[in-house]
Amino acid sequence: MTTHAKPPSKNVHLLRWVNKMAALCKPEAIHWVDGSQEEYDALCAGLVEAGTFIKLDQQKWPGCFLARSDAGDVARVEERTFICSLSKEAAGPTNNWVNPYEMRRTLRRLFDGCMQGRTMYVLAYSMGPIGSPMAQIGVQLTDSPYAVVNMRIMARIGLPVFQEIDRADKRVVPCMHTVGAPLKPGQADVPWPCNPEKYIVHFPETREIWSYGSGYGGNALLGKKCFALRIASAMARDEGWMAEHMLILGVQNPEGQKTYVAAAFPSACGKTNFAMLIPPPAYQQKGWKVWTVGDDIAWIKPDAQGRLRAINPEAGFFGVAPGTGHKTNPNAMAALATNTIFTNVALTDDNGVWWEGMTDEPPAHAIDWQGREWTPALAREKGVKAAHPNARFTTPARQCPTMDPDWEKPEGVPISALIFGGRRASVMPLIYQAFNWSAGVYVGATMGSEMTAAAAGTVGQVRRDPMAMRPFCGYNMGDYFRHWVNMQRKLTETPRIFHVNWFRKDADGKFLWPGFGENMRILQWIVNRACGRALGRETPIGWQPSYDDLDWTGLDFPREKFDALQKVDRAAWRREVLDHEELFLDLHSHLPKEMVYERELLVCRL
Ligand code: TSX
Ligand code: MN
Repeated sequence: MTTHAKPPSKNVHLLRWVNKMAALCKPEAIHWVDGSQEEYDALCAGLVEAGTFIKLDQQKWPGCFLARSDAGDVARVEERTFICSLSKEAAGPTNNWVNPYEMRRTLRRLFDGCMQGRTMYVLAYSMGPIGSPMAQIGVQLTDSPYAVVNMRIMARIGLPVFQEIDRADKRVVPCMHTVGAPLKPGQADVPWPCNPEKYIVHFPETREIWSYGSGYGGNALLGKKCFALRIASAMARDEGWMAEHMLILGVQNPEGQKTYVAAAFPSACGKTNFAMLIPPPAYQQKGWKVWTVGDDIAWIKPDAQGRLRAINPEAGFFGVAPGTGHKTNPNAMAALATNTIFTNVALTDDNGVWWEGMTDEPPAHAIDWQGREWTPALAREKGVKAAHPNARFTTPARQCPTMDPDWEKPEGVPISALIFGGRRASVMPLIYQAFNWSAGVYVGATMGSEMTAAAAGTVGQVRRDPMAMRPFCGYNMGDYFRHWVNMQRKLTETPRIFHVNWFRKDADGKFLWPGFGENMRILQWIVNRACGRALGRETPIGWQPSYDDLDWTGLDFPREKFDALQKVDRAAWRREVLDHEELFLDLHSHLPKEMVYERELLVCRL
């Protein structure tokens, strides 16, 4: 690794910072990450050697590895995530806040000697295509080779990014990361080093990230949630753009015209499935196509013409494996067939991987995510899961068959519609369109989802998750709503705003809507509405398509069922609005008046 000892950058600020941080963390060696395939292969080989990775059968799973994490390091840690703005007000009631001076003292203590016996990797990365006017650069110092190889899939990294730092003299976001498990001389390492004490810390004013104690996903791949959402949301507010927890897709109609939409969903709503939607056969025959631009994060900015353009700042998918299968998402399955890092899925007897929902038939035997024997009988009798419910695949976006040819365009794609969604068994109709921008911001601000068994909390209870940004907004949620309201003034043409709910149930608790590919029928109405080419009926909550406004070819779906799906129950909606009020109460001191007006208007219409 001596070839990686020399800095590939001449930027004095960067060199000085790396030296200072090395003096603090006291690593055994420094490795400047060049991002090459050879380096990646060597790091993966090292991870196999250390027992972190298991190399899968290379015939069946070319370039794929399995990692099993520590059982206490399997997900983001919201209670340990901090927004350390100068004032508590600036972080707002939805974030944990600690005085930044106090937090810096804590971090200095925690990071002192934290990398002893380990290598410190200097990982330069670009969120967004390198050189794109919308891209941003970060440098992550980490003692986790697992983080490095995952980041190589999720972002653009290495030499070209160091060159961009030197060329553009751009401000970079410094990101400190340690698993918090220094190695004493002669001490044996463990496959997944981490620390029971965890800190995921953001300093929004100085644009810094400090992550301590975890090697997992959102806690360790700092370009993703920490930078591309929490820090970027604060940058976006200051600079007049938007960093959103949204997928981006393009809908191509039979005339060849492509319309792009961005959509925000809380967890467990099938966001990645929607981003990779396959239209029903009747639509494919007519020439409809759905193109994927991104599945998780959108950076959206007004262009010189006053239209919103969006880029996907990521280069890969860090998707939830359970529930991803050949039936629910063949595109994801094609993407993850090669060059993929699996984390916390089950290992099959033929050195492959399996997880709940991948196939209808489970394997007769497997090793579960904790390395224990697993059989379908254990699952039936004791409810033991083969894969952890938050098990992941890290896979290059370019391997997805539906990737849009323009997905890496430096200027982004034009956005014509924004979609908010949630998992709601009642009240919320399948689809409606907000009357205007400000009403649409209200729809996003009040969106919620019923909790599933996968998330903490009472199953079935509605959790409000504004714009799906509750865990990811790097500042006061009320100020964030105001920023949304204000964005309209920068635009000549505002995108139309919609709300969808694929999860409404009938009186027997059965899903009313078949979902998945059939959602194309709703997407068609959305893009036609956005282009002024579809009819809608006015209701108290917005415009809704009637049965005859949708194309039903190839689906036998009764009119009565659709009417049940679309029903706006005024009494239920009045109760819903009371719940909105409760959310707003927490934010009242920073809530823009437009949100209060919109609620009043809604109450009057109801
Ligand atoms: O991802 C989903 N989508 C979006 C797809 C583009 N899921 C899976 C969510 C779990 C993360 C869905 N589940 C969707 C959906 O539209 N809808 C449902 C609910 C549902 C589940 C099973 C059926 C129907 C609806 N089965 C049958 O109708 C046979
Ligand atoms: Mn997400």
